[in-house]
Amino acid sequence: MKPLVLFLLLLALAPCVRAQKTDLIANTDGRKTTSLNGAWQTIVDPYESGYYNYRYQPSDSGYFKNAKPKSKTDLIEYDFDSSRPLKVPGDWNTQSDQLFFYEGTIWYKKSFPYQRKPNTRLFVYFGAANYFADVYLNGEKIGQHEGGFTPFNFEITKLVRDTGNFLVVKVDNKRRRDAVPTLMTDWWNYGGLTRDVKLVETPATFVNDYSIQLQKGSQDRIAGWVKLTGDKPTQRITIRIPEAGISKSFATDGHGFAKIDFSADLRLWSPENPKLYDVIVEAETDQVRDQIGFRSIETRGTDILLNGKPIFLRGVCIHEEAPIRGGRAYSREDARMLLSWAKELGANFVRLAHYPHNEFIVREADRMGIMVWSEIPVYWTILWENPATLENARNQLSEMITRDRNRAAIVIWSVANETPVGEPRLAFLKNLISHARSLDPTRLLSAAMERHYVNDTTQMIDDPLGEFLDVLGCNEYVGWYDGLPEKADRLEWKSKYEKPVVMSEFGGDALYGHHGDASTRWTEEYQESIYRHQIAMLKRIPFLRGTSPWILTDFRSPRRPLPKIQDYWNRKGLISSGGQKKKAFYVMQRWYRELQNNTPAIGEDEQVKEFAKQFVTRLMSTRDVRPLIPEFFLNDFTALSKHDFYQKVAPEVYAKLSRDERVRLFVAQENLGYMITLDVMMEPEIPGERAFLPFQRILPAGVARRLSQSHLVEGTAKFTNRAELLKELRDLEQSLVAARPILQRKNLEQSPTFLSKLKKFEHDPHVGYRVRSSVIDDDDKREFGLARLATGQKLFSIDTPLLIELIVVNDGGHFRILMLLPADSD
Ligand code: GCB
Repeated sequence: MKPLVLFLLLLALAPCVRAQKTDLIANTDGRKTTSLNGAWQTIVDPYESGYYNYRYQPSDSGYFKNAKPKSKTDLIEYDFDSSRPLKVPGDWNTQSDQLFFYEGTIWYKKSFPYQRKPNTRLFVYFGAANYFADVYLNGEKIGQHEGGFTPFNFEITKLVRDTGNFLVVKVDNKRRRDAVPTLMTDWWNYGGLTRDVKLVETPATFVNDYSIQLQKGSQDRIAGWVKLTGDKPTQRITIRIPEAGISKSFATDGHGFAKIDFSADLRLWSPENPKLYDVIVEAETDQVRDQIGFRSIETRGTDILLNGKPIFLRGVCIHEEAPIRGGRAYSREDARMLLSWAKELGANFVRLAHYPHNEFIVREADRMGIMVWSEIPVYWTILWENPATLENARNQLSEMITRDRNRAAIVIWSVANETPVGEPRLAFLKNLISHARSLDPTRLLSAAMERHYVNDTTQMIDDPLGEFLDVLGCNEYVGWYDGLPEKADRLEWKSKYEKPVVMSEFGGDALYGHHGDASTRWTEEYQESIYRHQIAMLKRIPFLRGTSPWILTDFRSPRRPLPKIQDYWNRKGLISSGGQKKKAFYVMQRWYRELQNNTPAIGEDEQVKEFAKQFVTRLMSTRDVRPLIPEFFLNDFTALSKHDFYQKVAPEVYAKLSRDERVRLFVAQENLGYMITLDVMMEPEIPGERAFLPFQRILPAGVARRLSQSHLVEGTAKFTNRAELLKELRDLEQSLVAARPILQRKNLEQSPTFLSKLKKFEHDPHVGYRVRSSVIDDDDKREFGLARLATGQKLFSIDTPLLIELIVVNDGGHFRILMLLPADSD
């Protein structure tokens, strides 16, 4: 079908395709909201008998009525209140074994109190419901929504009551041929109210949406618009960015719309400095606050330019799946865990595959300085010629962009993944591309495409879609689906387009802990070998401007049944579902560190090696530390990976320990830099006493810029009294001072994230925060024991800029001394 015909057909069909929704409210976090998260009563309804009658006609007395028998003769065959609850947010599959493979309808019901207020509008907002949602309030239908990964809201101002409100949602995750995605994917079809649900209050006329970003191509001009909704559309609105001294006013037109455009002298957002400004959008009747970063993103020839400078996207793909807990990820904590791992890998970029992820992860990426590729689930093959499918995809694209267009982290919108070359598909995707450009003229557009062989050794990127994209995403599985790892050595890459290419997928499966030689499938060694050969190949591609290997963590997939290996998991993760890093993780990390630093990794730096040796030697001579295998840790720094260390050496060493052995000291090379594990076992801590250390605000100005780029030197030591501990710290301090000349040459900036976190603790000597690997996180209570840090008193007299962080924590019976040796700066 010709695009024009398709478009006209679409226009004709549009009104009846979908029920009317209220415009999506941007930045609900900046508004007064009431959470409806928590337990919802649910009814599993595989035959949809709560919706259809026995003639398969929609029933007007369905479950949404939440009826109760009025007398003992009344026949009502359902009862929400005695049905089982499910947790919201959350997929249903991982909340009950019986629902693990379930695809169908589940009804959700939640009662809530409300007090109506004059001049106040009320909306119910769903972060996402997979896949189809019919929403009812107090027995009346208020709307429906299609698409499992984007938010939607309905106004309920007129329907809400002062008492007895109940919301019922029919969620149906049956896969459909004409849906987006269609029947076949490679991820779990988690059903349910998978993200936050909340009530949002607004004034009668309110700031519904806005776009406040740098104008395309500019680094000092903000351009965009503000949209008011309500009965007073013509107002004066003001954009304020107090920190940048900006306050600009505009007038909205009769549709509540105002274009904005003004110059601004801003510190630009970047991975190194993810600066966010408080931005206030003020109307006469409303005010909303946001935190917005400003950066430019463009391409020039085969380069990607961030703030005018070429950048390589050191990325990794992520599914919205919670490691460790399992199931759909939905929280800020989930987001932090995933993004921290990406950072640890050395990433400055993530590809959020294959659908829009929750808002938390995008907001966290904004804060952590990680660029984001966000995409819609136009995946593999969908019904290209079906106008309703196109309309659905356009709608998901609109909702994705509406929610996230003010996030600096988002640099790429992607419209599709691995779709087959052909005319109808091209028309469909071109339609999406122009739609995306009309909604957001500033981001780069991409799609993950396939490539093909022109001869045995030449790969060609020439998908006609490439002509319409800014960045060419390319998925390839050389070494896994396509030959053996060594095949990569012989390949040469060509592209028809003078455009940047991001290798948006490559990789292979490995079951964590499954070992063998590098030619045995499913072993960590095989996966590691794929990465080694891939990296060597990728380095030879002249137009390559980014990579996002498939994938950060293992994820569930019904397409992956192989017993004992897959067990319904896609095992291409660099990290297992339990959070363990596989060998390939370190191979990738090493390359990213090299790219980042443009220098050898810190572990290969002779002076730092020397320092590490001195550190160990000094500890051994000054404390009661007895090396068990000194020749190993002093002489063989480079030979061992962390994995080998734990698998081979540690058991041997532990076997040598007697029960009351007081000291263990290991040093292992963690591919990059050193991991020094100093594990001093002593008697239990003085009971009840949390022996806080007087501890200066670490190093006033010399704190490492990017924690994720730091190398962790961890010591776990236990001391019988505080004096002994202080002595140890003083010794350490001296050793740090002695090491300063070595480290000083690494010209690092401050870590704004860390400094701002420290600031929070400035006046509270007993505030706990977590220390986890290279990330400091005050919320993640699950994985790690409470760590406490006392601030306020000066212990260290090291003046700036010393490039080491030394953190002492009392970990409930163990003192842990964490030293972060920063990597080289760029
Ligand atoms: C792909 C897909 C991705 C799959 C992956 C795989 O090309 O884009 O969704 O999960 O391959 O593991 O086969």
